[in-house]
Amino acid sequence: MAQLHFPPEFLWGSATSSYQIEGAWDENGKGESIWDRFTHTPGKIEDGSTGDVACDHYHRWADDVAMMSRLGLQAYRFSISWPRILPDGRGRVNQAGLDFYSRLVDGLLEANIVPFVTLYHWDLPQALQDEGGWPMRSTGEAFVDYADVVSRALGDRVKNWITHNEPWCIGFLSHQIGEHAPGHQDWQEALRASHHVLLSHGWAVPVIRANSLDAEVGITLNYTYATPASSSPADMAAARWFDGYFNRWFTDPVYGRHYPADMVADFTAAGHLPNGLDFVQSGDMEIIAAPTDFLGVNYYTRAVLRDESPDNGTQTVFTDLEQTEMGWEIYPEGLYRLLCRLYFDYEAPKLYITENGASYSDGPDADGKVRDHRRTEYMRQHFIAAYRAIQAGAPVKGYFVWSLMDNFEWAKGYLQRFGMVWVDFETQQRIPKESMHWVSRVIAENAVSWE
Ligand code: IFM
Repeated sequence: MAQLHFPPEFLWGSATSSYQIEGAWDENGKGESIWDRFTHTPGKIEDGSTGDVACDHYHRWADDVAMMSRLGLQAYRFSISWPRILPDGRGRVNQAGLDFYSRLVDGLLEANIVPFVTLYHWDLPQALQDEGGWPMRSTGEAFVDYADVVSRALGDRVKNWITHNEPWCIGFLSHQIGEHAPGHQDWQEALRASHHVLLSHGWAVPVIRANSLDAEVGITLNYTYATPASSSPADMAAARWFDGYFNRWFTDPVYGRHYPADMVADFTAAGHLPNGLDFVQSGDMEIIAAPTDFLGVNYYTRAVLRDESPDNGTQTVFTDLEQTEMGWEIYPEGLYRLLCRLYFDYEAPKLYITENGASYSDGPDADGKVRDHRRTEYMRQHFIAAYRAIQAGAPVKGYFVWSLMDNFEWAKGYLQRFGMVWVDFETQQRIPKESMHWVSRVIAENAVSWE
């Protein structure tokens, strides 16, 4: 069977985030986050669940690190809970919170696992939300103080930093669509929030560099490959719109291209920018374009677009491609094309796939094994897509599978399982799935089989 070999230094890892796995939502001085508030509000989460306990990783982190080590993972991407460090969002530091992450980092390094730290994966301190949250510029300023505190404490040992995870979700999914905390539906809030997230990224880059010598700093953006349902001009325009809204609105400013002019025109025409870009102050776009060392890429699926809606001109249609249990089409070709685009068009100096994975609910059979062959096949196809992008010249340096273990999937609660490790949420037992054993072999061989 033909083996496709990855470059010798290629880094294989898995990813998680604080709210999705930690639990201990109000322990040891942690403040309330917007996700604590959101999940404690009836009707927001499909199965009525919360992340109060989740995978109880806050108490079980040492076992989880030992498990990662046994499974051969070389890198681990996790996020820091802002309100665990700064319970009021700014000012008073909760030393117990810093100590928790410091022990985790030490544990990873002892196990020879490279830590990749994401500073913000959505659990904003509720105290800052009470002041208006991301639509306020002051939240961006508070983020920089938080980044300073964390990078001072961990910067001697952590050398890979991601400022934000998925600004599209922070801006639009949370403030325009309203599916994520704080659950608002307001275009203007969404556009302001997006800007302040990007601005705070640009502000934080030099601060992190100053506190963590020789560190590499980047941001993680999420991408959906946009394609028209037909070659009609209307469908092509719908795909352009979706690509602008989802992908270019964030990638363009990070790479010094300002906000895309076609989207500014579309948002203005739709009445989403009644005061223009009044939230963009002089110098902001240069700050957002601060040079970074890498771009984190989260990729799961594609969108096929048809022009049917007078609102935003787009509608996603489904084709006959197989879907994961999230209802997301499996389209590995999109990962290949995206990685090539980010290198050849945007000239990103280095790319890490910081998330890619699939939701399938396969659980333990009578013999205790979890035969999640569909996940293995999903991963195999996407590993091959990354390999092809590397062959084409894209500087892809590592791959973090989402996720290490089943966890709290935001508005879906525990109904969707993305883990390579099964979690029994009653007993907290962990069982590595067949896909995890397969990934361990890929890591050991640094190669994936073609078929
Ligand atoms: O679980 C999420 C993660 O927190 C962010 N990216 C997408 C994943 C799957 O929905």
